[in-house]
Amino acid sequence: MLHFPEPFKIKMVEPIRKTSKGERLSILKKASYNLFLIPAEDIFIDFLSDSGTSAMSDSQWAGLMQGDESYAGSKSFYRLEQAVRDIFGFRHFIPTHQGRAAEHILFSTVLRPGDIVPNNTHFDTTRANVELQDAIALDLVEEKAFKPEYIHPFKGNMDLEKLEKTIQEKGPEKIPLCMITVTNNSVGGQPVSIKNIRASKEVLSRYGIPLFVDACRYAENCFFIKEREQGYKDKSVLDIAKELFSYADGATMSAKKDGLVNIGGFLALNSDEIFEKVKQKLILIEGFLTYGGLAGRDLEAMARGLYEALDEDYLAHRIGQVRYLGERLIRGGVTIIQPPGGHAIFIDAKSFLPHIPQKDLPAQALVAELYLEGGLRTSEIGTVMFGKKDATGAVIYPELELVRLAVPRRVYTNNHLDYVAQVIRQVYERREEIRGLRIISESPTLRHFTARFEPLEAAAAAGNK
Ligand code: P71
Repeated sequence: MLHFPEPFKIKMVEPIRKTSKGERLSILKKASYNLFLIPAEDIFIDFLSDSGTSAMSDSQWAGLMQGDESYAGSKSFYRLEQAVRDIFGFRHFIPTHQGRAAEHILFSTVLRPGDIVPNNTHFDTTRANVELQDAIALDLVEEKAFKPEYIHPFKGNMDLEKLEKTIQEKGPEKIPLCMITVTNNSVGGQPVSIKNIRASKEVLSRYGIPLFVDACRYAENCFFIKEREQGYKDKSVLDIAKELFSYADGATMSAKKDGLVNIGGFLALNSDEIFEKVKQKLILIEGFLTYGGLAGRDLEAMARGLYEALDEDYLAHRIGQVRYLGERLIRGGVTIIQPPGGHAIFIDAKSFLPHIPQKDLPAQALVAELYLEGGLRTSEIGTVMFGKKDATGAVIYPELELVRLAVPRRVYTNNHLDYVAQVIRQVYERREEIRGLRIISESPTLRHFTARFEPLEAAAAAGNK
């Protein structure tokens, strides 16, 4: 099927070092089985995140040298403004240092305690920023997203019935905005169709509720639309993106994904009234209007990266590479979320480790085991990230227990991916030996970054042999 070689040559290399299994076991213990706490130089292949981990192009590196560091009115700001206007089309925009700053500025401006924000699925920082305002983050993705092996071209879609029902039950006055996340990261990097976005907008318009797009992987989403949605195969990804954003009133963007930069983001919107307020907040929190939380050179790299991420040869390679990894895992008998997403492969840890109950954190146990086996760094998207406690202290478990292999853009070759698939298949062969973990310390919010774990049965614990 679609297999596209790297449409670039490698001009600079960064050595990576493979540790021994013995070294990895002591590193893992020292990090209390939380891979966020492992120094990057002790990682062989880093699939922790596709965010801010891309390789920049020669043009972007040249742009760093040309970045205008003027405090106000930097040339680089105007170039970025031009790119944002061209692609996204919104009337106003403010640069921020990354996506969550845009979220925070937006939500702290428009949300009041008790308000509700529907989304197909909130990502963790988005949810946390809604909840910081004492508002309620509701996930209304279509049910099929929860069946890992069910194949559907647009498994990230918003459930339109649930959306309308929520508005009618809670009242539109309680919903200052609705969000749609493209691609839908938390359910497997699955795309949302243009039809679904248009239909969501129609529902919301009837009740006067604005639609914001959480746009960080919009180029990958638009490539899937071109591949899969009827009527789009002859349109350019840029034109598809323009249509997609034409249905929205604004967007939050982490350019660390489809902006192909290591840092950067923005908030773009049409409302003059909200813009006046967010401008004041930007100056207070991030910096002046023409740099946000960034250096001029970062603005320049972002302006160039936004266009590079829309290059269709690049996107065919990018989406093809993630698919390549997925196919190798499926061939090895591993259950992954199907079809493969845009930025990552998600292993279904419940079916990989059926003998570990959800309370014993199967996805986190698998994350630890993959590090031990081959120096891979992956992330847990399951109970550690999304588990909640009810009023009585009982844990509410998320539907899915996943291990995410997020593939950085333009960083690894397919040889690296072959190695990764081999490591995972080896662990799969001896999966019965793997034991669960238990949390020994955690923070009240976003606990996955800092929680500490220990193996349930120390003697039989992973890697002790
Ligand atoms: C990802 C990240 C970055 C991350 C976050 C938490 C733990 C580890 C890594 C960030 C997103 C995202 C979506 C859909 C907003 C943000 C925030 N994702 N929306 O997937 O996926 O952007 O990081 O620039 O603040 O690894 P930000």
